[in-house]
Amino acid sequence: MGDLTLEKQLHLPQSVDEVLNDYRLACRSRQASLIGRREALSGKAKFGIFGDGKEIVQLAMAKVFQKGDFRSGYYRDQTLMLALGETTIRQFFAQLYAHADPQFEPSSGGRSMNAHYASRLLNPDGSWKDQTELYNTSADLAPTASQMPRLVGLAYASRLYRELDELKLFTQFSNNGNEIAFGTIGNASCAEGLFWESANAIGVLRVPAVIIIYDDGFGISVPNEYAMVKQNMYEALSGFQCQERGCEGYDLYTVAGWDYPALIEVFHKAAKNARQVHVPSIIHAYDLTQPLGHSTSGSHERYKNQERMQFEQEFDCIRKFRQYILGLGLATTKELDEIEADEQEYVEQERKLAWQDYLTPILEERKQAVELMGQIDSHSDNREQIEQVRKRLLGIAAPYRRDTMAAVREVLTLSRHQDDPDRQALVAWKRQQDELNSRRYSSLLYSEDATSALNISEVKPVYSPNPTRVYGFEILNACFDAALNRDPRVLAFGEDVGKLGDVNQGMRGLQAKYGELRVSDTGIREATIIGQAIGLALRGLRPIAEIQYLDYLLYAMQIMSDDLATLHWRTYGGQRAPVIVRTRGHRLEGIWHSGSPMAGIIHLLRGMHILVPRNMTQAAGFYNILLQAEDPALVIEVLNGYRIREPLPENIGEFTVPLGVPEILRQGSDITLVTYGACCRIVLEAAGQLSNIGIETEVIDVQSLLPFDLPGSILQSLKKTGRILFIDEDVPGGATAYMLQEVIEKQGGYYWLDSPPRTLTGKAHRPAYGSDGDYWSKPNVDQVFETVNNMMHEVNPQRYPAIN
Ligand SMILES: Cc1ncc(C[n+]2csc(CCOP(=O)(O)OP(=O)(O)O)c2C)c(N)n1
Repeated sequence: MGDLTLEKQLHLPQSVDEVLNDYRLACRSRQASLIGRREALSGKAKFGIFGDGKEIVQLAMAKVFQKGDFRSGYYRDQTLMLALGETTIRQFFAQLYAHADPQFEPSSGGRSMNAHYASRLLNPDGSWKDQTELYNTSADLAPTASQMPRLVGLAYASRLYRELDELKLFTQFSNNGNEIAFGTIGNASCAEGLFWESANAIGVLRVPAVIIIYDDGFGISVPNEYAMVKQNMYEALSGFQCQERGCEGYDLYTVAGWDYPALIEVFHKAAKNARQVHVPSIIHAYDLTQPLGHSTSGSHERYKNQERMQFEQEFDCIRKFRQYILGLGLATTKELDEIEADEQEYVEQERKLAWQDYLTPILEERKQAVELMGQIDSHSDNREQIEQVRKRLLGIAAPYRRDTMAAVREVLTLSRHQDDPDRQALVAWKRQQDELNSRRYSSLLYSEDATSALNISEVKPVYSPNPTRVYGFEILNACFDAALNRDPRVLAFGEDVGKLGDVNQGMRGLQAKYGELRVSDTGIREATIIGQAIGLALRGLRPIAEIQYLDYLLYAMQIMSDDLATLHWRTYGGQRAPVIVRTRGHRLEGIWHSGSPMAGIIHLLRGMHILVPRNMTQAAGFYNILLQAEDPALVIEVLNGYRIREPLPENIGEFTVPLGVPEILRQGSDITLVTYGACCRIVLEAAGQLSNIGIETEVIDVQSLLPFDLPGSILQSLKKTGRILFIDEDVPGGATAYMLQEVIEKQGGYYWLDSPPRTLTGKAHRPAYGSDGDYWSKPNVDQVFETVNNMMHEVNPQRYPAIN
């Protein structure tokens, strides 16, 4: 076809061919949902969630989504992904089946449930691909609205690439900041604080984000009346509307999610404004439906009434699209039926191939295992039982890997008294599979290539014979100055970071020197400070995001835990966000300024480095190494260290402190004291006093909780002393228990213990205010002294009498 006259006459937004191709894509996507649902309900997949009812709005979006743009969306976006060629039907099913091989399931290598998309932004060697050549998708998450914080950064990067001359060289990430960041979100998820915080930040920063709200009236079973003021996002957002050209705010649109030409028009307007003049927009697509219900875990007939069900049928966007095509005479019913039938066949074929691809290696592994079991079987006392295990395994039509491994374990148990080459062969095979499966499911939590901080060599600080002694904040100031000067990709932002230079002056004067876009103030919005950093880092920049106090990290913990820390792992090494989070904490004053919830942090943030430098020189060394590496990290500076003088290294911008290497602060032979951060000074002071009464302590600063003591220095110390005490400000059973497990269990320290290992921690409650509140809430010199003395008293009461 392609009859332009006809298209003009009918005011078609596209050529007829394109309209029909869109119909084809919509049908393909719907078939994928229908067949995917069937697969999940029949047990071939564990769970299914699909983009049915949202096809047409995504086809309209695909028309303006250009290479270099980013998507930060959620599990409904399969049509967009198919239209962009960012996923194929076979990959769609590979993910549904949890095919644990990134060659087949490139989004997550089988680690994410279905419809959680991600582009592979990294080359196998860890280097970044040319993003301007890709339709980029940042990795989807299940927690609702969690895609929003990083949208801030994804869009903000365009502004930086456009407005900062020093970034013009980085053409692999941007073409003059022309890229849009598209954010998709469901209506119900707009009730999340993350949505509002992100929407506000995007408006304040004036960055090219286009947010699309898919409004199908419900969040699972909860209708808008229980979730949204005025039951209407468009109205609720009206204050965000830009009133005149050049003003702050958004272009707001509201459009029926089934209205093909209207959607195309809206997307063109929104994208033009965002791309050309960086005005963000929000498109509220209403009247959407969910023909198959929310997901495979329930049926919507239970909570949608007859009237709604009727509406959903009538307003199904594909049905409406079909009526539109027929109404304009662009195709006949027969032609559209044929398209639908073709697509059904195509999807079914591709699904079959995806299933075959998924199952073939698993069947091959089973075959190998069964053969090896058979060899043991031939001369085993438990022949019959082994035969039964084999038969049972062979009887499973579509086994999981775990079925094979469980059977192997059973056979190895049944043959445990045998020692022959056949059994050894099965043991060797199992070990090999264990390794492969560990790779499949547990690898790549951290970078394993040259971008790992663990692969960067140490540079020691160099001091002049008479080094200047400056305040701790001045050490940091010099370090950040060097970093900003060295690398134009480095940016720092947070509350009071810009004009003030942070509340403790680490960034003092740097905004004046490097400009407002390199060293910036933000609103009080911890979750989106982190999101801003994630988005920027995904687009090739090196953000240092500041959370003003450690206590307020809790506001950002969810996004750090769900998004940042898991990113590399959940994309099977396909994406990483080299974000450095800077904060300050431990001892100061009061309930909300002296927290040290370290165990919570290290347990929720596996996938990040967690560093606890005792002073600002150590902190600077960490920043210097982290800026050369690409894993995300959290650095907790010691709050009361900014006004303590330290010698200034001559190579302030170059020296590094290696990760995971404890430092012995004091040598001793009686007992090992393990601590970090602000407690180092306390423990050292107690150590001095203990020495006066004849107890020689070895004081170790672990410095780095994740990774922890890679060379095993604490064990070496324990071998010498036979006694160990772990000290920190966390609650009982907190990070001290973690350190204890690392040393006693993992390093094998239990073998060298002459006394029970002990911990000394803060109290279970938050720290009370004032000096006395602190004294009775957190470990102090007296407590360390007494605890150590008591431990030594238990060993030798005569030599070390109890002091009370
Ligand atoms: C933080 C969080 N809370 C609850 C859920 C469970 N949940 C998954 S989807 C969903 C409803 C989302 O509705 P909406 O945002 O309208 O998107 P839709 O699924 O309708 O497209 C809920 C409550 C979740 N994934 N994350």
